[in-house]
Amino acid sequence: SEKYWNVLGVNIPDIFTNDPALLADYIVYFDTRADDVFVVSYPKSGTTWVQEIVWQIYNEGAISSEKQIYRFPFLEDTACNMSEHMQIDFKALPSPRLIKSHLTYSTTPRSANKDDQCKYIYVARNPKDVAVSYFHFTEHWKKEGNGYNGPWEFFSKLFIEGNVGWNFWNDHVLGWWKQKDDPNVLFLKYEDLHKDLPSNVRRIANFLNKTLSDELINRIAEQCSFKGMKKNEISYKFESEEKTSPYLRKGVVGGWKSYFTPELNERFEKEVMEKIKGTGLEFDFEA
Ligand code: PPS
Repeated sequence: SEKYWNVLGVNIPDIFTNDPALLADYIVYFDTRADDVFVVSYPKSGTTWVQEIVWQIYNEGAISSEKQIYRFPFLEDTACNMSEHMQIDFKALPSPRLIKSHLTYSTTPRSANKDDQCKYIYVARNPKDVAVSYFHFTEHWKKEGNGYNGPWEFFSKLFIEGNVGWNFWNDHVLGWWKQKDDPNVLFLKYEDLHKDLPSNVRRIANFLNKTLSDELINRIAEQCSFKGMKKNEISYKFESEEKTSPYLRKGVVGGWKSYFTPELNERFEKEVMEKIKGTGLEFDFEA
């Protein structure tokens, strides 16, 4: 089964670093810059998707075959790695830095100075589809010797109990949901992007103070559709020889229905959905 470090209270897969204390320090002392843009999420919620939209907004709709992990590095995976994963020196990156993270609100780096805050785009997805997507993703970690290799029935329990990387879904999402009205936070939902991608590309561009023509908005939406991103799949693969990218699997809303038994659904409703009741946060569970 998967192995984690506890880094600032967050379960971080042990393949990301071999020095968890150093990683904790790196995160705590990370100096944000006012023009940094973080794309933050609980895993499997549409991170890669929103990252690509943000990258294209900053690059006039260009399509790059360079791996996304280099264009838009993943903080806790690449910050202090002394194992075989690559390492990125965030201090050496030119501005504006585009940074991916799955950290919780309280652990995500931010400036102590109120007038100097960078931007955070958070993306959330209905947790039933998240759980299924997460289960499939463990296949890829398995190859690195860290992956979970049991059945879905058991993985779904680990997910409900928060015994997976980045802990409980509900704590993560609610931590960020509480900050959704902060001027430097944009809270997005995967299902909304599905419903109307061009309007959401515009929303993201506005949030980033970028004025884009309608033509460019529509082109970015087209290029960042599931089909559009599949055309440039190489950019989202770990290894170029992989058949498909683990970040582009199905890309649908409602896939959970063929995985959830009535019993599992009941437990999920009681233990996961119950905790977001009354918070105003709601999700679509079908397209
Ligand atoms: S990760 O590992 O946490 O960064 O993964 P993340 O990118 O957050 O989530 C991967 C899921 O997002 C789907 N995806 C998309 N859906 C629709 N449109 C586009 N363009 C798109 N790009 C990625 C991807 O297929 C994963 O979901 P599942 O349900 O597994 O297909």
